[in-house]
Amino acid sequence: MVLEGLGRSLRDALKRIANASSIDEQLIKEVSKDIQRALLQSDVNVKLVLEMTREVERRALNEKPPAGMAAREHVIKIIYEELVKILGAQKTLPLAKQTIMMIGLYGQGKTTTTGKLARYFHKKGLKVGLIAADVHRPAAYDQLSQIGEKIGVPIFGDREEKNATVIVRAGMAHFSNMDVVIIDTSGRHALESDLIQEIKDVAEIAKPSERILVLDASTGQQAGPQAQAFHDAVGVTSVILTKMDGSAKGGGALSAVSRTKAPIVFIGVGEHLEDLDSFNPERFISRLLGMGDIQTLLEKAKETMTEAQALETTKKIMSGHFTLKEMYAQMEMLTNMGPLKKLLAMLPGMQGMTDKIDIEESQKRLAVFRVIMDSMTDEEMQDPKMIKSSRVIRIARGAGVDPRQVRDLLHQYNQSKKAVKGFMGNRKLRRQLMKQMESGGMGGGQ
Ligand SMILES: Nc1nc2c(ncn2[C@@H]2O[C@H](COP(=O)(O)OP(=O)(O)OP(=O)(O)O)[C@@H](O)[C@H]2O)c(=O)[nH]1
Ligand SMILES: [Mg+2]
Repeated sequence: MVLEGLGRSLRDALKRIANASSIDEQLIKEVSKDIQRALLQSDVNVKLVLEMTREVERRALNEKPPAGMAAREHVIKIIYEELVKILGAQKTLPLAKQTIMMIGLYGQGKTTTTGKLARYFHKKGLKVGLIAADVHRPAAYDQLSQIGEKIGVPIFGDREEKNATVIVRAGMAHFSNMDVVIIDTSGRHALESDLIQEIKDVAEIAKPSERILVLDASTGQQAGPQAQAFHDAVGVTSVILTKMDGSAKGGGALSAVSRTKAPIVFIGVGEHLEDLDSFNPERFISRLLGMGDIQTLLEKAKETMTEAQALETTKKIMSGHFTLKEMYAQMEMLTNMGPLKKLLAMLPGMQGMTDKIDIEESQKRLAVFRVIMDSMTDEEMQDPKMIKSSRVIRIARGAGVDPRQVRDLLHQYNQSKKAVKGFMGNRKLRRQLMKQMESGGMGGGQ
């Protein structure tokens, strides 16, 4: 998994806090050093690391924990927030008329990502046109044509033309009635002044509202200065990190993001055109830190469901709506809701399970499931059938678990789903459960 090493070292640092008998200045300084080491080893820019850890120390030593929050939780929260800050705010590209220019170094994934974005907008029902403005690599035009053909999106280009601005000017006119026009440009080193002039000229003509920097997650320390140079040339508005399915350190990319202040909008997670995930900084950092585990560690069930939520979930399941989300909620109820056991014992797939349940084991399992589900797309959560072996591997990597554990989750889901089906066919059982819910027989006891 990308950033796996970083995640592990950060989690170790947080565990020190969780396990400490008390939180004092010395501990905070030590943990701050641990975080520094972890970030530096992952190629995050030195200045950025020092700024971040200085801020963690300052806040941890000066801020009072809010009411009801333990000091150790507060420090963990600060570390989490400062890491999220490095990644910037959450941003999504609007589903509206716009022109997008893709820029970046050689081979980072610009052309592939152009195709992924085109597919994304096309699937959302927008009219998309692609402009092939890479005039420097001979096969560039053909590569984009093939992509356009695959997803059914028209492309504009001219294999013979050697001037990118000529193509872009004609392309913009050609696609004037399209909703989204995406311009694929050639790879360039940010220090090649003629190539930098070329993207400035292209930007001048196309006036793209989005200038997206495409950045391979494995780019190391040089990512920062490169991003800066592109930013100086055309103003980077968003970043897409590619090859997040690989085994990159990823820290260089974090530096780049911080340097341009442009948020990451998507991450590329494979070579295929559907391998594009939207990016949420908070979720990303939570996953990196294994927040699920940490919460268990702190013995704090923040997400304990209320009875109302439990009822809601139960009703949903009974109406036949059973995706991974419902299964997770169901398991969570079992783990956290003592008084509801009786009702839950009647739920499909749960018969006879409630007595045997080992809360600690189950919470551990839930934490793993949560991390795995965080690595899934919304589509996969809704329709787990689509999770075939390549997706299993991607999800396992994303979650930093063994593919076996992903299959275990899917197996559990299939079992539960089957049970739900059987249950739906059993009117007597259903009526019984309904009656119990209505009579408010949820208070436990006999
Ligand atoms: N595994 C993986 N491979 C990717 C991803 N994005 C792109 N690639 C691969 O990276 C290689 C380069 O991708 P391109 O899209 O051609 O990169 P480019 O930036 O357009 O390259 P130039 O035009 O030569 O500068 C190809 O082999 C892609 O399949 C990704 O998210 N994951
Ligand atoms: Mg290309």
